[in-house]
Amino acid sequence: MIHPLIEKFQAAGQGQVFAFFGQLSPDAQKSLLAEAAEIDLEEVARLSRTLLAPGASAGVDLEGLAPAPYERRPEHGGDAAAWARAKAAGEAALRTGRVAAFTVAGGQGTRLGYDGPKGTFRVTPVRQKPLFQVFAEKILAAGRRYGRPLHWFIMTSHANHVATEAFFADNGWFGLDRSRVHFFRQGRMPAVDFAGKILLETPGAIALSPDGHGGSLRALERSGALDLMQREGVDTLSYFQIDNPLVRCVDPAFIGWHVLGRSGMSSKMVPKAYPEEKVGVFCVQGGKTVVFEYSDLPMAFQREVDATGQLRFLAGSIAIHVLDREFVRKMAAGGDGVTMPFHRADKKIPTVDAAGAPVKPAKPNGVKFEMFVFDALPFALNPVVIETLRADDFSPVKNAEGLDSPKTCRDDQLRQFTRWLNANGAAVSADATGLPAVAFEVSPLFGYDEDSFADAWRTRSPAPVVSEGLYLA
Ligand code: UD2
Repeated sequence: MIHPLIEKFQAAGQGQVFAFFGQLSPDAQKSLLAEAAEIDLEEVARLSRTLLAPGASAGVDLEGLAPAPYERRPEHGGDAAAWARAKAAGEAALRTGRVAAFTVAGGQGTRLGYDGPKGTFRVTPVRQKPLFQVFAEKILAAGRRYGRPLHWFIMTSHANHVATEAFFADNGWFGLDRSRVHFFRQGRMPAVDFAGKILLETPGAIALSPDGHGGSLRALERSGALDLMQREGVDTLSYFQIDNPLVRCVDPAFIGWHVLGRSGMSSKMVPKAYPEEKVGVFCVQGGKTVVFEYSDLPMAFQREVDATGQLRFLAGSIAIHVLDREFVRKMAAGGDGVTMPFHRADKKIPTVDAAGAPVKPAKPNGVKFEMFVFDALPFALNPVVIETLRADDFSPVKNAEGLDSPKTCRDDQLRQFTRWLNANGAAVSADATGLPAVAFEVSPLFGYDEDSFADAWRTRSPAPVVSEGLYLA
């Protein structure tokens, strides 16, 4: 008798997934069926119709596109009293345990060329702490500061889940209460050929890949994380990416803007450093806040300047958001006009030929589908975009060399430590870019942002001498 799942695939025109089924061992058959069971055939059919049809990928809708407004920092003309109110509200939210941290760590990290979960990559200047440790210590320190240990949700992928959990276990969860660190896998999507047929990677395995960081919303629901948050009285998620050790994992002012604004989803922006910078751009369209990924926004828009010579589409998205728990639930449930769109990426996808022999394509032979978390913004009530300073929040490690590399990130950490010290009366000498001559490091457990650093420094007597290799902990 033919397996009902195989019949379903055949009926959907996807019978090729089981072309070699009869030749597989019982275990391999089981594993292929389990992979097939992950696939939502209706979703694949819809994506083929909408994203693969001739002309479907031609052009994005730029109708009525305008720059999104944002809350300026006080030093850039923003309302200092409103920022102070926001900070107080965020601190209150942290003190009452309403906030959890959320890291998306399911990416494949291909550009960095590092083998292993990206969070295990070592980034700090002296102790060479891995990314996960930097975040863990910031989260631990914030929990201590506000008297409420934080929950931390970490989204992994199928490829790195086991290794990620093992890394935390091997390192004693970096001092965190392990019952507050929650790992869950993101979903996967099948790759298809240009005719919409699901591709096999081997005769016994479907070409599956992570469904994008936008998949985090439904993964939070599916994994039970939202229910857990509800039981624990957490209604606010502070979202950041695995590649950015400078990020304030929980930033009281940002949380406060979100909470006071009764927002479903809030975001941080930095003014773009140059027109071609590879970050999304906050815009408004049809009354909604939207992010246009750099690759979707024509260069003419990205280069446009206003009367003062400033970039018109200035607000760069650095992938730091705050999300309301019930908004995530609504997005995950979908329906009623609420859907996270998928983006199409044409790729070279290793597959098999009709005889089951491996094929390594030289040019793109198919399509992967991914969701982007910022596509939830147009569905959010009262979205708030606030300005942040790059130096306080953003220096990602993306490439092995050059821009956004381990070197630039290390230097930005050093600049940040130097600024904190010098703002508190130390006299660390630095070059014109703020880079000190010696490499030293401030543990997040000493100070993880301006305020926590200043408080710790005040009680430190005598003040340490900054020299090569100093580790302030
Ligand atoms: C992202 C943004 C870009 C800018 C930049 C800032 C997109 C499409 N672009 O660019 O606008 O904000 O970040 O650094 O988001 N991830 C998963 N699962 C996946 C895919 C990614 O968890 O399936 C995670 C990944 O581990 C990382 C983050 O999402 O933490 C960003 O992924 P990326 O490196 O693909 O994003 P990037 O640099 O293209």
